Amino acid sequence: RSVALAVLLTLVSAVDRGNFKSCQQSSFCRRHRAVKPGESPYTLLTDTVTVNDAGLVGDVINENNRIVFTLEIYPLKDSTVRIKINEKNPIKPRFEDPYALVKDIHGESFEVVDQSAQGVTVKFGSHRAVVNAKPLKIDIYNGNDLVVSTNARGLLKFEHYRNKPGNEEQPAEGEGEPNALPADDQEEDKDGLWEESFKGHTDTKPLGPASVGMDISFVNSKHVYGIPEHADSFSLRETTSTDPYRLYNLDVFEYEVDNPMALYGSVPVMLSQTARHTTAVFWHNSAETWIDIKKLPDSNVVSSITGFFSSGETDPPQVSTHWFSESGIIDVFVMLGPKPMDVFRQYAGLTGSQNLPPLFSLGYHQCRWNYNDEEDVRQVHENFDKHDLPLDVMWLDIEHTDGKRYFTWDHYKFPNPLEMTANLTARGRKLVTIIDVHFKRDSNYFFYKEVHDRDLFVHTKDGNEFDGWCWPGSSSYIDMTNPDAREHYSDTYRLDRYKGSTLDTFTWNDMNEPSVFNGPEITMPKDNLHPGIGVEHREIHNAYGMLFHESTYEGHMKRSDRRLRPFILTRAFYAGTQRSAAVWTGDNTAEWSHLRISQPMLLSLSVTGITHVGADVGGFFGNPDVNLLARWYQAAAFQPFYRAHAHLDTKRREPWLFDAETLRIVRKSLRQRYQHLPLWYTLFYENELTGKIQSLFFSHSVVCSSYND
Ligand code: NBV
Repeated sequence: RSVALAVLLTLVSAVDRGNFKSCQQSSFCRRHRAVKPGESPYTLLTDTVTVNDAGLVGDVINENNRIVFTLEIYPLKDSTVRIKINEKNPIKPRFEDPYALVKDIHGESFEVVDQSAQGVTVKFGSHRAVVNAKPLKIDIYNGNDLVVSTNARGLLKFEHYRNKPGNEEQPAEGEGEPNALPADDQEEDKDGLWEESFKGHTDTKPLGPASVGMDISFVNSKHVYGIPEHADSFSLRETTSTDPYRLYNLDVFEYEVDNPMALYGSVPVMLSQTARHTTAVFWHNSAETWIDIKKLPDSNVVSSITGFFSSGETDPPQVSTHWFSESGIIDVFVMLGPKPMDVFRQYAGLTGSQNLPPLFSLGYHQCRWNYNDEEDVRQVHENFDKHDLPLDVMWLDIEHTDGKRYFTWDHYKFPNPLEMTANLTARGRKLVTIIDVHFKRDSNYFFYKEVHDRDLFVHTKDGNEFDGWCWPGSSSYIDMTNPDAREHYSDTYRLDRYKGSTLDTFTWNDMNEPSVFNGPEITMPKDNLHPGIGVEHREIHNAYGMLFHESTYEGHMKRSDRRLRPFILTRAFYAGTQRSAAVWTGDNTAEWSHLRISQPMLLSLSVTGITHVGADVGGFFGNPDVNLLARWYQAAAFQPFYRAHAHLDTKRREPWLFDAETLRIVRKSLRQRYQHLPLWYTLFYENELTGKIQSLFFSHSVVCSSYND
């Protein structure tokens, strides 16, 4: 019976996979996985190639259906090259993510050194992009070494916009020919092309299939890293017998370790490391994305793979990756290193570096869902003094508000927030309050009413204000693609609007994937509309959380007349999040496996530019035993963001509630942290200036040696 009970308990505390799509349940994932390696139907029409100041432009045709695409190759400053593929004459413009990149990306001078019917070669610095025309393949060389090859396995697949077959009323907007169902779509799996259902939710897909995908090989490589967020190893695993790694910001309740399921954030950046080259790829797309990883050669190598070298030579070992996104365009940045620090700088040049955290935020943070009232807050922070434990920040979770109405206070439990904050700041401490992304639909709630009256919330596909279920009950979600919404929200941080806040109140943005309890996969329907930029939610899903925390950052800047550096913590993230927020790894569990996985999860984030990162110390769900708690404090003292946090239903676990030995270990860990603060601060300063991430290498080695305590 005890075995049965153990099995039951395991089942109870595991993720409910049924809430989230597998690749089989996602039609575009199935379609891209079904593409067989071999000769690609895409060909560069070499006589269309023109060269302009920025780079090279030419037509690519899909020989199977005669659809024409535009290929653009732009050499960029600092050993980077951008490859774009888009429809030449779409019936409607395709979405290009405007949110990840910094404004000033500079082109590099280049030379076309070879142009013939076979292809074209562009030289920039000591690098070359060699475009093979038929089949299309783009090889990127660093010096004489081939480092990245795109479409070498022939997996390029670009679903052009088309009119729905048999639906004459479907309007063809913009220019271009209305396209009939193309030949190569005849054979394929048509299920889900124009409508897709999952667990009772129907995605109406008014634009039909629009996915894009391509293979990218890291030549001579054996290891690839990055593409957070997954609770998985640092060196990414082959996905030949699992689902691909998925990037789709989701609120995954009780996530499990060692698997490629999507989590709260997405950075579509992958690095490869060989003895001679660190190279990275940024797949610039904010829609749902999956990535397959395959190490070659293996026993299954397909003989028809296009050779990298002239005939007779065998293909070098490589990690072949296959990326596919539900919509948007193909827009790939290849960063050529060659050293890790070069790649970090190159990527920071594209999406910015981590904003220098205020010094206090590098100290220790004490959080819990929830500190019950002002008296509880007072006792906790006074106990830190009493037990000689350093502490910089106290946190308040959702229960501090008036019925989960953010920017308000529960008047019974927190009647005097200004006095409470003054007690903290008198001891040099700060306060963080939570502001979630859903707003209670209550016309007596000032923030909801204002945003509703200005029609700045996200709409349903029919143009009504979207109503989703979350903590406050029926809620609306602000349309952060709309500059007016961003301005309205960020203005709400002004001290005269957010009553009870001060310049020492900082912000925690949670549930911003966005989490929608009654939505498909616990998130927003993809066919919802963002009136701000007039696109479906599907296009910007992975960037939505970043738009929210960026507006929070702007709010903090405004409230101090741009004098003080903000501190924002976010759960959802995207490429560029580092410019304005710190990230934590969400709802982990008080288990050794979760302490173990925190290290690779934080490293994966760091190498993709998000360096102010941490995991809930002690584990969010469950009750850690003293051993696990002590070890967690020790390890996290050397992780960039150091915060203890726990679920509402867990036992209280402030350090003095344990035995003397545990308290001693926690005290020592906290003090070690504070001893290193000048180092952390300096490393973060360097990180902001150059994108350099020494801090993590440092922490990694020290963590290993500190386990001997
Ligand atoms: O706001 C409550 C929690 C929060 O404590 C946690 O850190 C977040 O990740 N929040 C999620 C919502 C409920 C989780 C079960």
